[in-house]
Amino acid sequence: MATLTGAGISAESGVPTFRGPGGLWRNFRPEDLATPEAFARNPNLVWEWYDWRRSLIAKAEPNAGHRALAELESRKAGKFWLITQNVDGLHDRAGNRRIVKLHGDIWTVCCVGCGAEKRNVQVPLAPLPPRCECGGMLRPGVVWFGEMLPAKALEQAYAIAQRAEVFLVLGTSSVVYPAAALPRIAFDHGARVIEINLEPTELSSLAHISLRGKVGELLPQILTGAR
Ligand code: BV8
Ligand code: ZN
Repeated sequence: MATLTGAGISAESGVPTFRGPGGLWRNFRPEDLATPEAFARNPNLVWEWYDWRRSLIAKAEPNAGHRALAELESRKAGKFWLITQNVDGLHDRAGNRRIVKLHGDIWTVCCVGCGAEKRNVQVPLAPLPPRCECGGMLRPGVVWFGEMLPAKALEQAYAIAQRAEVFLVLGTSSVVYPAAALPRIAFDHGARVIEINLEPTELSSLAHISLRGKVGELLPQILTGAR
């Protein structure tokens, strides 16, 4: 069994989604800020956005949807994988360990000078942009639009999708590739694809079951019923 999660699973923890209400920041769209070009043009602006998100995430707690996935991993003992597009780290804090992070981690920073990568949980970050010991500028350790996903994580995600018998798609608009290709890969390899989303998505017509509602409410009910 495997799952692909998106920003919707963290919405009930108070973390804004990308394309829903509240996803904008100072009227910027994520696609305007989450790019190497935006960072090159105005690193301070991009860092202000990430610093704002980090401050929200630092105050957020995993919700019932995150906890249900941690429960699923402990029940499935070694037969469950969680693939996430999210960078907030809430799945780790909920207790999942078998996690494939497709788009990186907002609590990791990388030096554009020497390439050093380290964990940084300072909130707020000051001064912006943060600097490496080598004097180089640090960037958020996430995958931006137009950047390749980490090859190992993507390969692992493809292999998981090909093997899954049940593939849960939770709280994602299924518009960002190549992550959005995973449910179709699972489907083409015979998996039962089950979606939970507040609204119909690009995936809904393909999914065997597409449930309308909050992940934090429906997933725990499914787990209770599945005992
Ligand atoms: C790449 C990290 C190779 C940073 C993000 C085809 C193949 C390959 C690439 C492309 C392609 N077509 C287009 C592309 C380019 C692009 C892309 O997909 N663009 C889209 C916009 C069309 N892809 C890329 O650039 C990727 N790179 O493929 O490299 C390459 C290189 C050069 C040229 C070509 C190819 C890199 C993509 C990664 C970008 N980084 N984030 C950060 O976080 O700051 S993407 C960003 O979107 C987040 O990671 C987010 O997770 C992701 C997807 O969004 P969702 O998670 O789905 O969130 P969203 O707000 O959209 O939806 C939330 C959903 O939840 C909604 O449906 C809502 O109804 C629902 N919901 C809300 N609350 C709840 C709920 N559901 C249930 N319960 C609730 N309570
Ligand atoms: Zn450095």
